[in-house]
Amino acid sequence: MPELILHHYAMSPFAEKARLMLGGKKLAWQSVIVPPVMPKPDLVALTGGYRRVPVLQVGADVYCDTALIADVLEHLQPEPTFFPEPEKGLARTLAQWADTTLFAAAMAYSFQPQGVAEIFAGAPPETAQAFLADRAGMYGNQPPRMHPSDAAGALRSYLRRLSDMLDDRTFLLGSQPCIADFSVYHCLWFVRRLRALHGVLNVAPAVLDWMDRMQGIGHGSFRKITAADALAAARAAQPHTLLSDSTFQDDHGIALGSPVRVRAESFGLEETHGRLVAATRTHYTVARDSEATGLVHVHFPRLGYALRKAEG
Ligand SMILES: N[C@@H](CCC(=O)N[C@@H](CS)C(=O)NCC(=O)O)C(=O)O
Repeated sequence: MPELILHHYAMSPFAEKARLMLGGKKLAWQSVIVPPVMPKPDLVALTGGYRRVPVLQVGADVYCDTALIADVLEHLQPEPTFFPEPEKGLARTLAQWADTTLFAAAMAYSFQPQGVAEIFAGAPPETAQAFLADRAGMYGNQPPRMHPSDAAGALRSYLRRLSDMLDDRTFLLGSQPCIADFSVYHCLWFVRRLRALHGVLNVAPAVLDWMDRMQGIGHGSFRKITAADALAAARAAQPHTLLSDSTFQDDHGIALGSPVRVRAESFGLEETHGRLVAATRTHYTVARDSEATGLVHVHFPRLGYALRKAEG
């Protein structure tokens, strides 16, 4: 098993999804804590621009986004599967809904004033201000966050639907957790940690019981390392992808080897520049070279990311 390095921070819901996926696969990993706001020099040295969390590093390969991290973990440790047949397409689609729509409602609900007071309790007021200013700048031209009252209503509707799915199942799509469970869980995990706001979950006791089961999966075993250790691990390795999908799918008229830039379609729009080494059905891979990391390959899922030509 190669050494897995997760770049993350404690309160990030998507990081909780990744930690729990590592636990679901009973994997051992190394933990690098990243600042929750910019600047993030060590993370950006590895990704070449992408700032979001979590990122999974395996030597000189850098996997961005939990959708891609799930594929890497599945490849490394196929059992128990995140993608059980015959529900694989349904599981991925439900996961994508949770990572976007449910996540947006959960965050809009949580970041109302009572939530903010609790999230930053004990920290100096500048910390909350810096966090909120950082996040306000992350959306580009995207529509602003939902109003908390709209988010509360949406969340209750979603909880009732999820509760209905759990009427006759232990997990959302069957007797074992699949990728959809991990994606739904991390959004609700964030809400549940807020004493002033978690009462909204009481509308769905079956969801709370399911959350207890999900929490029981744990985070696997991990040890802390420094960002400098992670950069050294990148320099000591050569890129070697763990993604099995390699057929070139050219939807952009961009040849392999071209200078490109890749960025998330919404939220966190910092670009990663490099040379295109793969554009498959499911992911893009960009090669970058720097003194801090040596040659690294940075991988993004195709869904949710924009690929463009860059100046040579
Ligand atoms: N689709 C991405 C979303 C990642 C994401 O939005 N992460 C949040 C933290 S939960 C983030 O990076 N926020 C800004 C930051 O930490 O700089 C994934 O699945 O990994």
